[in-house]
Amino acid sequence: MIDLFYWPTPNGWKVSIMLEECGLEYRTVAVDIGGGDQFKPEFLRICPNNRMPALIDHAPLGGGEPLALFESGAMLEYLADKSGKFLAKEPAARYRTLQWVYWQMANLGPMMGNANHFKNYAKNLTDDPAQLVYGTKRFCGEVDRLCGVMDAQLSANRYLAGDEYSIADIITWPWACLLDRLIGEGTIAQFPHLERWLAEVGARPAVQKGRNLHKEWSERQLTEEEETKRRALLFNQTNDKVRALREAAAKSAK
Ligand SMILES: N[C@@H](CCC(=O)N[C@@H](CS)C(=O)NCC(=O)O)C(=O)O
Repeated sequence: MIDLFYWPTPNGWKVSIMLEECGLEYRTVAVDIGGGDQFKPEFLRICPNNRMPALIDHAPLGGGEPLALFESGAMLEYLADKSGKFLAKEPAARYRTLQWVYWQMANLGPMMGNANHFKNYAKNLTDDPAQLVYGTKRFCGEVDRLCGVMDAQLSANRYLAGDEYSIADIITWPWACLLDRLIGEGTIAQFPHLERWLAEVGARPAVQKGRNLHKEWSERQLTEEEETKRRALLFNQTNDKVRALREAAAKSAK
């Protein structure tokens, strides 16, 4: 049995989709990141980076003690090896897939996160419009570039890593399905091959199931007080602030 530490966000969906695709048995443990669960001592023992998703496999590949993992890229690679699905064993095909997995982890995810921050959130955090303009231009420009990279790759290949559906698609789709919302409604049509791939991957039953896992958790309308608390937790996480949040969570757990 696998415990999935999860909240319904793009990084969480990567792993719920993978588990559904592989047909592995799992149970979901809520990590309410707006409520501060990521700072609780029991979660930090699994993920010292105070970010979900994470997992514990109680019957791990290779045997032995339960295996705890964080970072969605490592988790997908592990689940692919465990299930024997969506990642070739043959070296050339394996590394062709992994380069796109690392591309997503280092490029699309962080750039979309920062673009979203400057475009949608930062206006509540700064009164200086110059900061917003610079940050939005920098990160939305980079997201636009990355759309072009995917479109070019998908013009010559059915899937990101070639002819086969793989963990490269599973890790990229949860972010890419939100591109329209970020770069502007309808603008995805400028990237027809990306649009074709988004629809094809999005139609897979396991993708829909993983994408919708506990979506009701994030649909609940927060009170103004809860929203203020959520922003205070999630933004400007310096070391001092994280240490204080960690200590407060440990105290309240006693
Ligand atoms: N590189 C990490 C990113 C994980 C991540 O950023 N998770 C966000 C939610 S999408 C989170 O847990 N945020 C909590 C926080 O900022 O304290 C991964 O891919 O697993």
